[in-house]
Amino acid sequence: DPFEHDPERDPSLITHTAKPRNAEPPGEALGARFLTPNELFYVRNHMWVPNIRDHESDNHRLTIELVDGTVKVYTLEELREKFPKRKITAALQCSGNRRSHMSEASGRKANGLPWSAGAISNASWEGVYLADVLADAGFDLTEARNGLSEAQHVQFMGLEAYGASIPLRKAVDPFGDVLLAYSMNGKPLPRDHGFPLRAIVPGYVAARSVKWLNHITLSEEESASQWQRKDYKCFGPNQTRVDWDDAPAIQEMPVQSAITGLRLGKWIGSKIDSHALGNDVAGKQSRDDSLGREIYLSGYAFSGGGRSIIRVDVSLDDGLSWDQAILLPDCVSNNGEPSPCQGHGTWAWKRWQYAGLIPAAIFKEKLYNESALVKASSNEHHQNKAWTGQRCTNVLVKAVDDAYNTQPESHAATWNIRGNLATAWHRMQVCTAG
Ligand code: MTE
Ligand code: MO
Repeated sequence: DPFEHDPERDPSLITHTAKPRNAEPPGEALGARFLTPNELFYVRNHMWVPNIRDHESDNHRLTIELVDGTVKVYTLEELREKFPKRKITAALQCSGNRRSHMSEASGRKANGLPWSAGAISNASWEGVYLADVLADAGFDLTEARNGLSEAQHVQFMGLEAYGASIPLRKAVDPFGDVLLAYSMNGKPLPRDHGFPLRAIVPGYVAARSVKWLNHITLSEEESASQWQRKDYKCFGPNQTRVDWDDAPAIQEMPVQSAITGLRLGKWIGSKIDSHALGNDVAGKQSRDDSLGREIYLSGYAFSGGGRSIIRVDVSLDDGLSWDQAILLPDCVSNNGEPSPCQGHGTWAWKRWQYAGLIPAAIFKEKLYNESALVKASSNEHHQNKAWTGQRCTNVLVKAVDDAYNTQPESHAATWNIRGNLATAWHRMQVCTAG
């Protein structure tokens, strides 16, 4: 059993497969903190966890191979001592995040692990710059930054033979912050997350942040691995038999957002104090002067390529009207404390909150038999179920990044056979009795 030495895992993670381990934190825990605790960080392993323990990390070697075949080998101690220590705050997101929403909402099952909204987590990473190490290994950074290198890709290989590559442009970008990381949230990398060394390619699909990193090759070609060539790509909704060579590998991530917390509050009258709610929804959205129901939403938003989130829009009536969520100031220093977000791009996620009122008239008379007051669902199509006196509405979230990219309205429009990049508006059904 190659998995017999896999580490112990936190029981609160939702496990999709045990061998190899694939697990995500539950929504509330995911959104609760800006930096995801190491033991709750989602885990995506294609194979077993290489069996390297603390005392054995002295034996770990990182080999760097240039296009002309020149090889240089580093111990972890050499990496730590020879190069400046760098720290960045970055989210990792699997390209399969929210795949289950895509399958459910479109009514077409996409292939792959049925991740909910938790195949994303955020941490601070410490290590050394890949570019610093490449330069030391004899690679000409100036030439590369002028676009004159023979090499076009940086290929990473992990100890269990997982491999992937990134374009050279990202690796040598002085603002690109690609790390060879040995620490996560101030602690040594946990075994599940790549101990003793992993690549962190911020703003890129997490599949490129190779764990248990032991080999880097500069090449004119992309990595030949199946994960580079035959996996993390997207095709049209109609394309069910695909030619993998037809589409580029996913690298920078598109804009994404999700609801991780949803709570209903009291029923209240129309003459509520909107300031007490923190939003002007009562005035803006009330179509019915009787009663409304308080709702509290929270979640994350994230975009790739270092693009920041500039706005998060929320709708309580299935997209008829919208309002803006509050973006939490996790990265802004207060009281003169240094900012907890480090790096040249916006690599971290943005958490958001919203407090509003769902006017009674907005709950539509729909036929549901769910007994739960709140049904956490991403369904775009109401299923016909028996009437039990409940009324339902859909609440929605979508985000906008600093290039004014936003998310597609429906999963059906971006459905793809592999279920990658499921970024449609996150829609949750809320039902209330009476
Ligand atoms: N690196 C190795 N060596 N083996 C793997 O299976 N999985 C990749 C990437 N790096 C993987 C890997 C994928 S698809 C993702 S989403 C991230 O690691 C997950 O990182 P995490 O488990 O630390 O969250
Ligand atoms: Mo992934």
